[in-house]
Amino acid sequence: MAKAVIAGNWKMHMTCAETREFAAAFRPLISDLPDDRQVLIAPPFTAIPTLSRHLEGTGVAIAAQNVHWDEKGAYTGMVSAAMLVEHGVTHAIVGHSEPRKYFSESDEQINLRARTAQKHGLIPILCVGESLDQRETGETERVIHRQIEQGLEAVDPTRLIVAYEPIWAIGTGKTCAADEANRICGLIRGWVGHKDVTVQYGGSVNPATIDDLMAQSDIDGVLVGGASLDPASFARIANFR
Ligand code: G2H
Repeated sequence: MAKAVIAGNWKMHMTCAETREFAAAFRPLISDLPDDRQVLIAPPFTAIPTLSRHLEGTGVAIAAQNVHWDEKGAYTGMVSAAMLVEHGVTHAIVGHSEPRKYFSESDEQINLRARTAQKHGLIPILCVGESLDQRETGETERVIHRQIEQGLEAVDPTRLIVAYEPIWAIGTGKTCAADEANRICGLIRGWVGHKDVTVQYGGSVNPATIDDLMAQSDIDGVLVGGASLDPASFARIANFR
């Protein structure tokens, strides 16, 4: 059976000094993790070398929060897949709702990012999810189906993670009810068309909600924002029952 994937997304938090402090506190709390799970952390680009050095030997993998679709070129402020691989990064988040919203990322660009990531051996973590408006007007399934179809064109589903992140649950403290998150994750699995694809839930996951989420049949892991910044909270999530 595939391992559960517990991923932290630090967003624009954590200097290198804060990263060192986090790692020192986090290490002993995950020393007895069962074998059935993989922990990932996606720090800001600047903290990648510090985090990988200070978590060396723990089995925690390093993810990037985004990756550019081109190999190299005049793209001020961007980072390529080869640059990430050089630092030992193994996964890359693509299509998170924040760059979709703040940088107007399209499904087409997100698809190119996922393809380039795979070309370089990175596992893309494709984020999909509906807004509150879309949920209230009954568009949830249509929106997510489109994001999956367009985002995964020519992407190998055997080297992929999909994260269901309802936008209304992100950073709001409102975790989606576990049975509803499970229902959508099941639909996503069907739309991807590969039954062994890892499907995560993300959106205000915390130590109080993790066990219920991980007990669901179609939830194979979580993508954690705010609660991954605190070593004790993230360790409790990684040690889900
Ligand atoms: C959703 C999630 C992490 P949070 O963005 O990807 O953040 O757990 O803070 O809602």
